[in-house]
Amino acid sequence: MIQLKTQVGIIGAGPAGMFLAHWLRKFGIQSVILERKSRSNVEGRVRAGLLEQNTQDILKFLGLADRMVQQGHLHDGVKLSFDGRRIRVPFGELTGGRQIMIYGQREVIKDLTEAWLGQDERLLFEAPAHEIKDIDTDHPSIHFEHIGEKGIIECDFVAACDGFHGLGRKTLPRHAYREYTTSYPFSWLGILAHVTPSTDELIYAYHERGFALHSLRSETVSRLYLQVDNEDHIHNWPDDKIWEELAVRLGTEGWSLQSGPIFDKSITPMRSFMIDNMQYGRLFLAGDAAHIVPPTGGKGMNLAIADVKHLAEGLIDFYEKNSMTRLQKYTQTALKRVWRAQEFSNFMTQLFHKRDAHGSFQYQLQKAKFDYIGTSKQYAATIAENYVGLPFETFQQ
Ligand code: RFL
Ligand code: PHB
Repeated sequence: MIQLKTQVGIIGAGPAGMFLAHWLRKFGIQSVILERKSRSNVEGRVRAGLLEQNTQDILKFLGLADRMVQQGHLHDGVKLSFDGRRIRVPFGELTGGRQIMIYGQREVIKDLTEAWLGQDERLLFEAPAHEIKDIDTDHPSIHFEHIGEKGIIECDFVAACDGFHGLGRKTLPRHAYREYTTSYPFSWLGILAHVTPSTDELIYAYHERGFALHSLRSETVSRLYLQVDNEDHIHNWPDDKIWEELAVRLGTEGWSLQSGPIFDKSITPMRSFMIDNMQYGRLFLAGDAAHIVPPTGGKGMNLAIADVKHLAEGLIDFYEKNSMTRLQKYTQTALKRVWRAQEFSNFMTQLFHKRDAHGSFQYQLQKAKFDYIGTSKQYAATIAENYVGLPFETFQQ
């Protein structure tokens, strides 16, 4: 039997769990992290790539931004395309200098894991949590298994940073929250390819054959996505067909898409999901454990890290001032940003995906929105400020 004692027991070594652990450590608060998967699995997952201004600032505040600063790519704008017409939304001039950084989630995770283990802190891989007990007392515990051995973490608080399929949400009493969910009639086929990106900024495109996105990872690696049907299968998409379809959907006059060897491809369904209570007693949820947004706004990981800021500040107040006030307001504070991000992600999804017939009433509304972005600085500024991420002060009142 493994017996551990700590102040905050954290379930999950994704962005939410790793950021929380580092933030608490900076303020002298101990934690132990349990992660169900192996280190190579967690570090190998292909996911997000877009870091909002707030996320970059937090990485710097935690002293973990060296590699991001060296290897990430700052972007001062985004390109939007509709029926082959491309416009640019500049961030800096519309948001007072805020920008996004392109730096892969797996690089962020590698940096945080390396720094945590390098400081001899405790993180158990291949250690699934099975049960969270006594959350309505001041001595909750997490029961887990690690390579065939049973274990227990006794702690003051449990942070469930365990993603959409995690244990945290299942442990909240069912009467304690309401659930909201929307599914979409399409999925994203995502690829990673060894090819120099054909663009210096992301391109989001509506086309009569569906949505496409050109993102990037480095000078030599491109990340691209295509809207496909939910019933579609990766076997229906040989590499040549993917490149042809991307070239058509992203195409505009005088521009061509470079193709190259694809080394990763997968299909991900899209959904919006959330619950309206992220805490109960001594149990707190952060990140995908409490909410999922469709990836069109690039918000998922950034939201997880914003939750962590509020949770960390609440826990710091508890240990430094013996005050539960901020912790009690955790859900209320976090949900303001989550709902804003839900709306923006839904907006971007509806604007660029093909849902109704090309030329239909819905299509005309999409087109009218797109045209308005091109003509109204105020409308473009609304998109820019949401895309780069609203400052924390926006949600303070
Ligand atoms: P994670 O990353 O899912 O981590 C949860 C961790 O908890 C572990 N776990 C357990 N461990 C122990 N015991 C248990 N019982 C456990 N149950 C679960 C899991 O193994 C896992 O390691 O959640 P977290 O930390 O909340 O982070 C959320 C982000 O990963 C997610 O929101 C983003 O990847 C979403 N996302 C994007 N976010 C952005 O901010 N910008 C983007 O550009 C962006 N693009 C994307 C995305 C997600 C995508 N997919 C694949 C869904 C693009 C795509 C295609
Ligand atoms: C990515 O680079 O993977 C990415 C970027 C922007 C999005 C979604 C995904 O909106």
